[in-house]
Amino acid sequence: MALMEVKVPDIGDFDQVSVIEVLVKVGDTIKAEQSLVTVESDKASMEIPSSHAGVVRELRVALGDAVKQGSVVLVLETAQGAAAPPAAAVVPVAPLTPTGPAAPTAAMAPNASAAAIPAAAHRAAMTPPGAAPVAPAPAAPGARLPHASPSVRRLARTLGVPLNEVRGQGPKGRITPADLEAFVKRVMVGETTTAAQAARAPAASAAAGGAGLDLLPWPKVDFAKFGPVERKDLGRIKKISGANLHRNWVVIPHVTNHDDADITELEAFRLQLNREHEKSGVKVTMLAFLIKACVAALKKFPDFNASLDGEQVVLKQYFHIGFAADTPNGLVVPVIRNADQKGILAISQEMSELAKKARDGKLGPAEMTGGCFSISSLGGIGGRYFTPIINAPEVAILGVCKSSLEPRWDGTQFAPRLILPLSLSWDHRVIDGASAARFNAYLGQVLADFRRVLL
Ligand code: CAO
Repeated sequence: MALMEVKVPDIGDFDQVSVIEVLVKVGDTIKAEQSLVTVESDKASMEIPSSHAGVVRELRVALGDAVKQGSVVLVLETAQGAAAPPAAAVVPVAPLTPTGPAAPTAAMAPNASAAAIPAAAHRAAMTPPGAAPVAPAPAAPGARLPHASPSVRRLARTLGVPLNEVRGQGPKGRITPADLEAFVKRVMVGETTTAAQAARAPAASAAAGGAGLDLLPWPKVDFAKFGPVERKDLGRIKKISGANLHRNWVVIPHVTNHDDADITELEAFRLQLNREHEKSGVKVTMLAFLIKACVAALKKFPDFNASLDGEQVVLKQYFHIGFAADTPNGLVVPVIRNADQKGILAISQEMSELAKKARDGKLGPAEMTGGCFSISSLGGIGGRYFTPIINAPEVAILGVCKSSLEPRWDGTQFAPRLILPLSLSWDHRVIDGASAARFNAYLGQVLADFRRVLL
């Protein structure tokens, strides 16, 4: 254990800057590169990260203090010996477009003049060592640039709040976390004040992550002018699931990987099981095997058994699998809890009970919540591939279509094999394409040889 001072690193052209946010407190365990304080000059705000990991033992700065390069921010107890700390780099900050948060792009090399960034009055502009400078996103002429610290900008991005619509109540009109909270509350109760806000219906979901999209209004057409029509109200389930699907489609960057699984042997086994259990009344379905196979894949690829919570990924250590059920009133997703602890027969039985309850409109909310991953099977109906919409806050969903006999080359000849089409949609904020391809490939291996679920 050793005590060390963490100091303000080279902050470029600024002689002195004010501390506008203290992001840690005495006793906090922090990681290297974690932001400690936000400082602001009359041109930019930026975060000062820690050069080391450790426990905060003493804070040497307070809100409003003026600091400069070399000022001690805090005293840290580190596990390592207190060798002279390398200067921590000031963290880069994402700019905002005039209409809302944008991807983090603007950054300039250390010591670059803040004035060199067009209209960057309130943006920090520095990269950590080694990061490539990227051109800043241009601001629209005359656009009001929101004045907010990097952590507030991050929070705004997480909440989907368009910063340029928030009135800052902090010093010099700076937007504070309390201003964001007040904005979200106003949107939640529908207290929109401007015509732009009123027109932006998706902003009603701003608190849940849906930012205003500035889309054209929905086309208003008098259909009866073109021929006879009948109008009917959307059902309750359609209204609820429609709003959820819309949010998920708009907010989550979806990608879908399509693949095939050879289920020839698995289907033969399923038919055999059904013959053996004919009298029990339990029908083993392909979906039950898929649930079990997905549990095996989720265990191997834990990023798929996760949810995004702000800037953290929550990895679940339980395996609750939802399955989409088509009912006369619309789509519902009952959940099989702890599918890892249940056998194929138990899952089949539970699925048939839940599907019946769904069709009868008797599913309780507890039977539709807590899912980790969902499966949407159109196998009983048909089709080849489709793009299932992720059931937020899950990060992936598997779609399956109807299996069919296809000729497959076995090394010496083409042989008829039963092929199941798979479509895996995944959230690109959490998962990348290589993992998705591996997930599908592994799922295919498990379905081709079900003994692999035991591994
Ligand atoms: N390939 C070929 N046949 C399949 C199959 C597949 N992938 N999956 C099921 N089948 C067969 C079954 O074996 C069964 O045949 P038999 O009656 O001859 O035994 C038949 O199709 C009907 O199966 P099922 O649909 O009743 O059973 P299931 O376990 O596959 O599905 C349930 C249950 C509740 C998921 C299903 O009834 C359902 O609602 N599916 C629709 C889901 C949906 O709408 N998804 C889209 C969401 S996006 O809008």
